Amino acid sequence: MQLSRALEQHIAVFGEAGSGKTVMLSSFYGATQEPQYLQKSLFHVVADDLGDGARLHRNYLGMRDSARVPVVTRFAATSYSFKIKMKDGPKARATNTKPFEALRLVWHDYPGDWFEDAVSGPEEAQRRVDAFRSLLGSDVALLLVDGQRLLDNAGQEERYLKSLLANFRNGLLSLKDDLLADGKPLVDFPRIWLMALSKADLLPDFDVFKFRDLLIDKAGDDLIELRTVIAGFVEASDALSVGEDFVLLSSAKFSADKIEVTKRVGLELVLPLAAMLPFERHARWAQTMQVPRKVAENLLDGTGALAAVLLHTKVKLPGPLGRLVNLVAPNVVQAAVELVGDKLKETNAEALARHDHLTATLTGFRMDLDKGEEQQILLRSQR
Ligand SMILES: Nc1nc2c(ncn2[C@@H]2O[C@H](COP(=O)(O)OP(=O)(O)O)[C@@H](O)[C@H]2O)c(=O)[nH]1
Ligand SMILES: [Mg+2]
Repeated sequence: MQLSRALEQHIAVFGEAGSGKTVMLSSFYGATQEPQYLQKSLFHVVADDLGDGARLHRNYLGMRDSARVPVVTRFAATSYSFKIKMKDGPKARATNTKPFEALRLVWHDYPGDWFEDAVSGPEEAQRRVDAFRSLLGSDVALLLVDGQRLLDNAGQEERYLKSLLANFRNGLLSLKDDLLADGKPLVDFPRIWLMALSKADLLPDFDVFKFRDLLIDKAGDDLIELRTVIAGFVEASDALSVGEDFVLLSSAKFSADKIEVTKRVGLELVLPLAAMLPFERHARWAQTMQVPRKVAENLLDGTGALAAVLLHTKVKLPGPLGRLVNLVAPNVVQAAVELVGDKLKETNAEALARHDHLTATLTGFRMDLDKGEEQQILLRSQR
């Protein structure tokens, strides 16, 4: 997490070619540009790059109006940056006392082709390493499991799942020497790797438990293997969840002649997952685990600022770019982590009443995660 006036959260999306990454990104962004969304939401989602925004929006409109899927891009690792800018409330001055006033989501689209195909030369090998390095600041990674491929392999899902997980594993291993200087594990590395079922609309009888059970039943050993490989990249590898969180995603309902972009599953969880899942998990790890100081600092980077906003606690700002790690006492973070259930709803309602859109949004994100679990499209690790 990085702080300036916008709190930056990165998410890395890994998936093989055709698993639904571009459609997901287009559906995510396109929906935020719809008038209904703009009216009911407390914030605007603005692409930092105008060209990216236009392209994604066009992809979305092509699906919505002409049942046209986005063109395939191969071998292109791309990062998209979105500003989550709060709408001004009637009394906007409340934000002056907040450690940040907006969020930024950076979405790293990691091309699965790289996992499937051998490198064609040193230049490309270097490009892969550079692309991978750019997503190391992500707290959360999504590993896409393609619902279409599960259907294609119905009854023998292990065929697909084992090769998918082996590809992820081998793709990571092939980058390891280049990523780790002198073989030293990294402090800054995604520590939450969720398994995400894409195209969940194709498997209407799946809830998140069924998805989890299928993975564990058919590819449990490969998940453990993947965890072992990822653990080899990070310092203090106890503070790591790989394949312990699960989510169902569908970017639209696809049929022969139409694509219904309003019928989506799980996409409204992307922002809450990027912003609030690391907050909860990192604070818990930092508290319950013995980790080296630099790892604890890394885990807690930004949590103090988030805690202050969740609790609507006033903080004194340092310089414009000052880091807020140490400005908020650990008990404030603790209190914010414990802000759940009815208390969370109350805090959210109070923030709405005073038009404090930032606190309302972040508390709302946590409520969204709870709702995702109630609807059985999200399952969070208890560790
Ligand atoms: N049923 C269904 N099909 C999808 C969904 N998302 C993508 N697809 C299909 O999968 C194809 C590949 O998706 P794309 O996003 O281009 O894959 P990428 O290579 O991972 O970027 C699309 O052209 C759609 O036909 C989804 O949510 N549901
Ligand atoms: Mg793509």
